Amino acid sequence: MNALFQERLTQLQQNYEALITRKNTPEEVGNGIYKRYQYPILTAQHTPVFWRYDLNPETNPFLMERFGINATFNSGAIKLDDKYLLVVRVEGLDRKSFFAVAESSNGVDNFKFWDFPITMPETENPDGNVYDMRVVQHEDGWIYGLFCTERKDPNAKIGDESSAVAQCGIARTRDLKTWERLPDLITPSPQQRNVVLHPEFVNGKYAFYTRPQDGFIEAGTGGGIGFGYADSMENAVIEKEFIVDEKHYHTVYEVKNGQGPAPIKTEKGWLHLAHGVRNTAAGLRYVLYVFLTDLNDLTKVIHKPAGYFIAPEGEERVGDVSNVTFANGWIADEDGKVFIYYASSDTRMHVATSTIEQLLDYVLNTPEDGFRSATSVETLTKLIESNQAVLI
Ligand code: M1P
Repeated sequence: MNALFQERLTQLQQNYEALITRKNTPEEVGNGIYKRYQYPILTAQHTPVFWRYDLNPETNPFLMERFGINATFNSGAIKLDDKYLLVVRVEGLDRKSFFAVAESSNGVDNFKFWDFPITMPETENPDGNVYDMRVVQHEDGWIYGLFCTERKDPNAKIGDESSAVAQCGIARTRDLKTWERLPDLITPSPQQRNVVLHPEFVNGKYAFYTRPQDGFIEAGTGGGIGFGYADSMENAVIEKEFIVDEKHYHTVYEVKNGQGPAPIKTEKGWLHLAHGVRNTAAGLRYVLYVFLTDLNDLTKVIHKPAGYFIAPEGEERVGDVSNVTFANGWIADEDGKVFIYYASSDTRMHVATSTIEQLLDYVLNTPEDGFRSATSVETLTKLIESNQAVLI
């Protein structure tokens, strides 16, 4: 082994160890709804050195990167055997995404990737790219992973190497290690992304949150977050989609929206985390928002605070796709603590922590959107007046 190789290896290993053992501390004051943390919980540099480098001095004397990782983001989340597990969207320098599990014992730091990425079986129609898995422990006993499978558009014009078709891929597992691939979800919509399985049966059927879309990017006439039923997961077909949470003019979800992780059941309703997209002169802006649906009628939104819950801040604003926050995983502990896993700018993963009690207070008591400047002023005026009464 040459000296250069040895020196570089020592340095790489030290840097990696320091990163994955770094303590993460919550912000001190925050907004009272949740706490952000000092550091991202996963970056490309958190992937093992033995993924990125050929560690044989004979075949790699300069100790060059041989399999570069570009980003680690949009992660599904689940707690198993007391471990906080993220099913991470890992993207290589070649732009392909794949899934890999990262594990932590406290949910906020020391996330470490399992040695191997997930080998996801394919259907007879191979995936071009897979990403954004929602992991759901269903009451039927299986853990399901629903994700976007993207393939080149067979109807693309000659020379068009960008057009793609997005659909919902489905796989199931017991341990996140061995996966059984099931046929893709069939829906009435030309394309689908951000499809999420509801954790409970509804009238004996599997229930799905969908995001009907006309094209690969544009939701178009697909009106918002949809909902539909399927008789089985082995051949999941949704005949009819109902729109549960609509896009709306001049809101943070005017262009499109999508369900985040599966909703959390609370005594007041099903708590949802979603992303909303608006247009700006600088391009699309993705933020997270929260709403509550009825315990007995999952298609009925009963509370929805105005505006966003989490938007990109500081370094979160910049990345491969800047001005984006996206979440497809959260974990509710038995004691009511909630770990919200969100990605920033399609580049890295973060955590924010809250509690069911705080999130319900937020969703029930934050004013709703009146959809006009004048209604916002009315809401603010009421708050100022009641605060004056308190302060006098
Ligand atoms: O680049 C931002 C996000 O864009 C897509 O989300 P949506 O389908 O709502 O537009 C996805 O590709 C997502 O992975 C990505 O983070």
